[in-house]
Amino acid sequence: MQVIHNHRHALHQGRMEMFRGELVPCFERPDRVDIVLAELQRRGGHAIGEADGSFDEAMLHAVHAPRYLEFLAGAWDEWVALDPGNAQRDVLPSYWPAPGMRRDVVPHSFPARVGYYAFDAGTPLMGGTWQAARQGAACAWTAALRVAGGECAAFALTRPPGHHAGADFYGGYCFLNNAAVAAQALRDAGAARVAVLDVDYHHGNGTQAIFYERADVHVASLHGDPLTDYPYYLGHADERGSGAGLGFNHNLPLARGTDFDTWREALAQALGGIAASNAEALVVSLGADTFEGDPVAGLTLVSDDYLRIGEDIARAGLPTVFVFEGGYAVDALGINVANVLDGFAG
Ligand code: SP5
Ligand code: ZN
Repeated sequence: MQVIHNHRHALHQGRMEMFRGELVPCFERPDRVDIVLAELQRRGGHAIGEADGSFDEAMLHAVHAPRYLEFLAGAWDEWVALDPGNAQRDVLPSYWPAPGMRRDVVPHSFPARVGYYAFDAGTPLMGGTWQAARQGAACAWTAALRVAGGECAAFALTRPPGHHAGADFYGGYCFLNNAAVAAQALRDAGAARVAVLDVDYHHGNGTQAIFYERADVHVASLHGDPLTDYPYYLGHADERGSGAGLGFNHNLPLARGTDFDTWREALAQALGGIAASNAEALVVSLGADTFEGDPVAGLTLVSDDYLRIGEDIARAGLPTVFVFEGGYAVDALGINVANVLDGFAG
């Protein structure tokens, strides 16, 4: 398979995230991508390259708000300008606008603006975040171009992940929505309808929000029930899209500890909805945090299950862009992700 590797991913390297009242080392680490790359190289048969240098930031503007992109691009310099000592610390929010407070006025204060755009305190931003995330979006765009150009599949191997990032917000370790960039790129290249299938353990709230009112991008997500699992405030089954997009959002929340057979039935339902949407191309938000022992999730899949996932997705018969999302049990991550791709390739 065509693999588009983000060679700048390690520029983003968070130190600590807020977790249950204390700062703990980040789960979303650079070795996540390194171990996947090493496993793909070990198995062979993949064409591994980098994003096309012709990536244009207009592609980011098709998915994200201008002032949000401006904020992300300049955030680190603003942070260090507050206090040179800040260079030793990552940016995390301390303040958020509560319901009833103003969102129509963007504060001038940098710490206030951080909480305006960030929705959790688990997503540190640092000096290399913008470059790493921008290059990741370029990888997703390049993978989509390859598929639009006739490849039957491509894989954007990148971090930070993307599916929690919306048009103007970040969180869940995500800054730019790589899957949304890929879906939009497929639309721009001529696919009348595109589907996004999100198999990460967590609900892809950012992807859902970006396409919620659109009929041309059908979004289906299998995830831990938001009643008990991050991102908590979105991802219920009754969220079906709105306006022109009504009927084009499909959430399949699952209880913690759901077994693989039941999870796989939900995958079949999601794929049934995708078939009914007449999508001409597919983007898969490929998280492997459904694995047993993942430190931030609640399922018990084993490595062989990922072969079945790849096989099931291949049966949709659609040109497919895989985009890497979560997965934090790092030792098995390379095997699990490579198994999906091998299962898909047959
Ligand atoms: C892309 C992605 O997978 N982002 C996930 C972000 C999750 N961050 C919060 C995790 C909170 C986990 N709480 C339960 C832990 C039980 N050990
Ligand atoms: Zn996840």
